[in-house]
Amino acid sequence: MPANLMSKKVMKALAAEAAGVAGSQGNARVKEVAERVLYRMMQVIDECDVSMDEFWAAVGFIAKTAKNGEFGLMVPGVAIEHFLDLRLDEAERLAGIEGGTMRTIEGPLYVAGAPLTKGEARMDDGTDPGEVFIISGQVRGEDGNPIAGAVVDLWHANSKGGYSFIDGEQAAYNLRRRIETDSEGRYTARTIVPNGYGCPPESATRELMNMLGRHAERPAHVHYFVTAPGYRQLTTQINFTGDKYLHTDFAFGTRDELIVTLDRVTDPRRIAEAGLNKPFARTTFDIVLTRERAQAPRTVVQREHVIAA
Ligand code: MBD
Ligand code: FE
Repeated sequence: MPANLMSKKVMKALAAEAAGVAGSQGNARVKEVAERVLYRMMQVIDECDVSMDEFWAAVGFIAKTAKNGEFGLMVPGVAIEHFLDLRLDEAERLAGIEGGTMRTIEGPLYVAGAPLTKGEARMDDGTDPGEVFIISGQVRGEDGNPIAGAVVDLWHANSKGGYSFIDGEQAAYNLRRRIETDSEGRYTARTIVPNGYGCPPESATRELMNMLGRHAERPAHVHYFVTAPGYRQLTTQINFTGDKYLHTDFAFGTRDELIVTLDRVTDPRRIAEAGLNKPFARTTFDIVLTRERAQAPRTVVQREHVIAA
């Protein structure tokens, strides 16, 4: 069939009717969004001359994504989770909120309820052959003053790129910890250097990336949620210089401000000072939180999270 067969008027009217726009019943917010989504779907079908076969293939693909529980993975893969961050950045800028650490996506692999300790934590259970990694930093406010009692909630993959709970191979909460900052606002995590994550071979998300001619890999990263009373919650990640996928993250999570360098410690004296017996990696990541204020866009996201038993 030719493209652009339909008049805008016909499509608009049909979308409005399907979304119940004329009536007073139902949920006004759902109607408002549904009308636009339906109109745009019709436009895409008409502009691209989407065949009925193609349309039902797409429905099947979405159904498979849902059946696999993969929407949390697909959403960052098509840049929409990053887009939500860009919108929030812009809203904060307009509200005059500036100077905090850059945010980036949460992703689908957070597990709530990780063990909480004060000042420092060991995140790995000692079974991962990965390189020992020490991350430390200070949490401060916009005024530069340290924030004692902030909670730094960290999670990351193992040296195979797998996350505990999700991969079913690791002890509960391995590589997931909450650290309360000390009196100087400092936190220290001893862990192992993570590997990047790749979408599962049979996943719909990888299938989509293949169809788009993109890869389905993330660079190595460590996720952060940082909270403190009176401050705006921060969701972020760090990445490492030199990573093969640093600037082509399939999930669009890399931001220049969040790239840190892994410092390789090989000097025997420094190794001994750290209480270790072999070379290790370390990095520093300081965090600035902005003050919570009235009428600011929310940074706390209501989202379903699993809790490991
Ligand atoms: C991850 O580890 C992740 O952080 C994201 C955003 C998507 C897939 C895997
Ligand atoms: Fe991740």
